[in-house]
Amino acid sequence: MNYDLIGDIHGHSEPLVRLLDRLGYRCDNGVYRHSERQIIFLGDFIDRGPEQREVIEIVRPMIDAGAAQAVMGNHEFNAICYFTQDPEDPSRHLRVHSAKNQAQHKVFLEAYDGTRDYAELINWFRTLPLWLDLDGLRVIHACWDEKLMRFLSDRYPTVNSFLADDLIVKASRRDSKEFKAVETLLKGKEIRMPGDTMFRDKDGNPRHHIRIRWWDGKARTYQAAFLGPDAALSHIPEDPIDAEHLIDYSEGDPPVFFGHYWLDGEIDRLAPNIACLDYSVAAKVGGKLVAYRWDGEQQLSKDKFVHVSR
Ligand SMILES: [Mn+2]
Repeated sequence: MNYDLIGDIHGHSEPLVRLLDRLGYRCDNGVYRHSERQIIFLGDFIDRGPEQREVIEIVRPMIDAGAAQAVMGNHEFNAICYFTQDPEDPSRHLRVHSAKNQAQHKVFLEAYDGTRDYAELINWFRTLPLWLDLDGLRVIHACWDEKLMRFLSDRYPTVNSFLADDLIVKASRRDSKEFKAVETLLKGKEIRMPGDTMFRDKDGNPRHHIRIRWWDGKARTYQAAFLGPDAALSHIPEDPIDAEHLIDYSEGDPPVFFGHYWLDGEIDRLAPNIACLDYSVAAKVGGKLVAYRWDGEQQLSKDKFVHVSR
């Protein structure tokens, strides 16, 4: 099977429809389809953008009808935990309803909270796999780490078909191995910068940790290892990295696609077999929704990225 992979959508259905059209998918009885290809969505359907329901109403029928597959993003995982009561304290939820968490989830809640289909949608989110390991192709929202995947699938056999209650609870407790595993797979590897070094993220929050190029053995400094918007780069020090941060991912391994990192530069692969398809469609007008047309190749190529601008 040949696949078209699509990065983080974050509530922007209008560019999504244009991208599907550009890729040759046609809407038939409410389902966008291609006669020879299938979409793989990289997660983060929700939050931020104005068209929360519209996005779900496009992607969900495609996935349910077999015209697409998807992995879970950290925003879907957060939505599950925000919705789910803490079994040890039913007055609370697994993701606390703090001002910060509410603000991040606001447009989604405005579209779904108090409606008949809220609970049902959360249950559907729980059916999204954390990763896809297909023939010659790997897909995850942020970071491909086989050790953590093995840990989760040994202990939670349904991890890629239905997120079990006990996994959701454990993954919400900061001191658990499950938390570390889900956090890394869905949010990437991070390392702390030296001393008090910090920068401000896209929401203005101070950050002492940076998201890193987890596969990149050549990156020896914090700046070289940084993965994120170019605009933040000048705030990252050039000091040598003083921590273990790499995952053994060789150039001979199958290609892996992920989203999550809010890139803003020229669209290209990050290594011959590594590509991020999140180019910040939700950040601003002009942000890009990006796809990659994959036809079985192990080495990815720049001319197979397709994008639309918001
Ligand atoms: Mn994300």
